[in-house]
Amino acid sequence: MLDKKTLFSAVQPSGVPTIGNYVGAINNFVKLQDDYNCIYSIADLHCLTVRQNPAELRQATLGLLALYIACGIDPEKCIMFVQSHVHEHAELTWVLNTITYPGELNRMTQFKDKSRSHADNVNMGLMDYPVLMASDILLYGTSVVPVGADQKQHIELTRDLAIRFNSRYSDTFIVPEGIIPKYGAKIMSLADPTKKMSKSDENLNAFISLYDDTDTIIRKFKRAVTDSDTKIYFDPENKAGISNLLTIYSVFAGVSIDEAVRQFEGKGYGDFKIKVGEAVAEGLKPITEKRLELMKNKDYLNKVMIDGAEKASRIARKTLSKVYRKVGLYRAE
Ligand code: ATP
Ligand code: LTN
Repeated sequence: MLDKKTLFSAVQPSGVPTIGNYVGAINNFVKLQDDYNCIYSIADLHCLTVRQNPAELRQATLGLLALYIACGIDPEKCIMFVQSHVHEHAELTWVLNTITYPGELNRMTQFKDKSRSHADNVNMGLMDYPVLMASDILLYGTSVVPVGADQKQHIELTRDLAIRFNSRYSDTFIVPEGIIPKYGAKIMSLADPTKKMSKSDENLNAFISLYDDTDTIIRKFKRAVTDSDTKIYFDPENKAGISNLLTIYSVFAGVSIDEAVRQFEGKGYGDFKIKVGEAVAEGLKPITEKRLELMKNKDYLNKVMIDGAEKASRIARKTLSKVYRKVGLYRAE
């Protein structure tokens, strides 16, 4: 336990997670849990940066914990907790804000995209989002952070802030590395394969939610936008739609991309899309069953999140008090 490095990651409980979140993040959380001391958070404070329905946010928070466990994250091996249950995240954010420049935040791609898609609510939290994320990571002495490709810039900022703090106040933070999967780091929209699949897409056919039923999944894959060629091969640049489907298939069928290409050699797009849909539906079935069962046991889920918050707090408290001491905040002892 002690000699393992620490891994931290999180997902926001904003809406229903998609197969993009699963392939780019949650599936890797499961795979990595034996190799690291893993800490998986439910980033509810991050969600507040865009307008939320409070009742839905509360429900989605519990739902995401159930999903983590249903996907195979083991509460005996990993710490799972809700971000707002550990107040040190907000506190470290304040300190890190004092070493972050506005120019570093307003050039972030995600900030620019979300400012466009939420033009009526461009708030300070939205701009500060990456600093809260850096705090999440740095509080735990994290060495590695598994994320999808869209979070690469935020990991870079986290590294910059860790290095900056260390050089200004002496060595305090471990400088973390991102782990971005070779395939599946950016699952694309089924409606427009040049765009990232996003759970907040207005077009419901653009994404497969992890709560979709079999018929919906197959219907959405049948409609997936591809090219007008007939050959099935992997070439994300020129055949974005088909390559996206091959990536999704390879994860859910548990085969390599090469093997997936081999299986569909000479087959038509129509057949291929149905097979991808079936593989996804098949893969999600046990997860859905387990998740629905867990959702009936709220006491258990509450216990897991309370235990997780206690364990996380113990680590976070130590880091924050070190930070407060280093920056010169007086402690009466
Ligand atoms: P939204 O799309 O609503 O902005 P999001 O799904 O990008 O939200 P999170 O729920 O916080 O935001 O994402 C959790 C994890 O899932 C992150 O590691 C992110 O990189 C990954 N992820 C999100 N979308 C995709 C995708 N389309 N392909 C691969 N990974 C993804
Ligand atoms: N911003 C991330 C979610 C997130 C996260 C983190 C990921 C919040 N805190 C810390 C890794 C480490 C996103 O994927 N949208």
